Amino acid sequence: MAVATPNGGLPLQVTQSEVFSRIQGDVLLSSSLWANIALAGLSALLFVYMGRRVSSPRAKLIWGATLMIPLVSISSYTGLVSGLTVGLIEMPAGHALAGEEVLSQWGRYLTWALSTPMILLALGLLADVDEGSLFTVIAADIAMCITGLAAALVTSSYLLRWVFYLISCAFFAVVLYALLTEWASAATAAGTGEIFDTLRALTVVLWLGYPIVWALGVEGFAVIQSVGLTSWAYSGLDILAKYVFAFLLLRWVAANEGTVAAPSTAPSTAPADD
Ligand code: RET
Repeated sequence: MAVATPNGGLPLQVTQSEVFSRIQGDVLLSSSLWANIALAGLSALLFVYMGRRVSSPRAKLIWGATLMIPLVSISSYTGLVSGLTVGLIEMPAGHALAGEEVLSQWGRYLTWALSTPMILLALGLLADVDEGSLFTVIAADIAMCITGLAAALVTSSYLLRWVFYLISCAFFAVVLYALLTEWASAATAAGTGEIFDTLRALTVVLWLGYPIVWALGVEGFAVIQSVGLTSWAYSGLDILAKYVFAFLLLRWVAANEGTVAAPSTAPSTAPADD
């Protein structure tokens, strides 16, 4: 027997087709999703082309991780646009929109758990960090995304939404700390300091934008109540943090493969050839 929901329908199917037509009817919202599907598709093709001559194992690994970024993105945005990974969430007492059903794009947080580790894997390989550090930072990053998903989906308590948000921020602090300290010195030793600094600045600044958008958007303090605007804010950050980031990284790797291919354990024997 099907379980009846407050809106009188079958739980998942009804919500899915309902949010699908809502998304189609909102130009701002649907354009924020379709723009990314198109850009991710173009980026994937471009990245395949850019990496066609890369042959050393390390450079290939960076290329593979980088290529996964737009590929995960296409899947993520198709999930959002179809309504599969979007849901109507009833906000708990205390929230600015308490008792109202808010459109949550929870699929974003879920797929970040796949795309952000690829970004960090590529950055970690570029900086030639040790495996322990790479594992710790990627594990903290995945935990950040999953607890961010929890923050968005908790409907029982307003306080607990923010508790999950703060837990997610704590994991994020681990990622930021590593990028700003240990990984930066590893990159200098590996001869990739200059490009790492550029990509790190891009990453740190843009990634800080995500928790800010979450806090200001409908899932947080609801300062921005338009789901279309919130979605464009995330989509804009994604365009820069994923496709522009990946393009700069691959362009450098393709032009400086010798530096990246150098053995990782002997920084003194692998000077920068710039
Ligand atoms: C959330 C909310 C909870 C607190 C924090 C967050 C951080 C999210 C970040 C996302 C980065 C996403 C990227 C995606 C590219 O595919 C989950 C918004 C700290 C940093 C770069």
